[in-house]
Amino acid sequence: EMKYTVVLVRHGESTWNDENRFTGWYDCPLSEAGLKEAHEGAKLLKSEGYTFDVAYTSTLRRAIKTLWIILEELHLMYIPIVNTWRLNERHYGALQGLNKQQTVEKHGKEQVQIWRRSYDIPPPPCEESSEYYPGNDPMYADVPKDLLPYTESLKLTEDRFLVEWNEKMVPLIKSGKKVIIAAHGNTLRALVKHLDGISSEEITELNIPTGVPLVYELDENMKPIKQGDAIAPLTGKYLGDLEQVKARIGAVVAQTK
Ligand code: DG2
Repeated sequence: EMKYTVVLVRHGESTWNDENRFTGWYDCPLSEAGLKEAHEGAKLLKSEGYTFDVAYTSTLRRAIKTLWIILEELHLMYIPIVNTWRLNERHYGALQGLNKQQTVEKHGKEQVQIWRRSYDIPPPPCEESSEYYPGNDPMYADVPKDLLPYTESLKLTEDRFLVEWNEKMVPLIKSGKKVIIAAHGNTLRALVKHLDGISSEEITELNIPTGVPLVYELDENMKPIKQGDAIAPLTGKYLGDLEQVKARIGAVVAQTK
């Protein structure tokens, strides 16, 4: 029976995670703590003997840098890296740049929770003239304008991520290539929702910790095989200390009190 291993990792803490600002497509670097988290995640992968043939990441430096740290630790700096906007964080629309807690104080916890975690309600869009509109960023000059978002729900994020997953990544995995994916909180929520068939209600409760490798075993139909030490509703398993994983998940939740 064929079995494929795919490793997912959310970037380490970014400077805007640290400042508690909605980030989305804003291209901030890792914080000092985030660099440390990336190195810790890399060491876990190394100590458990993981290796990869191809790496997938977004166009955003916090994910790319996390990946570079991992590939360097594993002596895999030579493998191909695919950078695609389809793995970018969910676009946070007009919320990008705002402080998450101040946004709670202004709009209420319930409204902010809807913007952060509802499945199909997008935050308010950014303006066409905004520095946060990707159409004004030369990084996305090659992307057709009608694909570039002004804001995105998790559902819209999932839809554009799954184009890359189904058309490019699945065939690669099925060809026997070992793939690592360095991405973002909401793109990874979208991917695990798809893999594990998590409902749109249940996904609202799911948070992904920074810098911790999440290992999926997939069968020949890309259906996940439940890992013994998985935390429901995920069937993949986090590497390393479970208490630390839970603490990092708690820190994501606590960004809006
Ligand atoms: C965070 C996720 O994205 O924020 O855009 O602010 O994973 O790139 O740090 P990431 C952002 P929440 O949806 O958890 O508020």
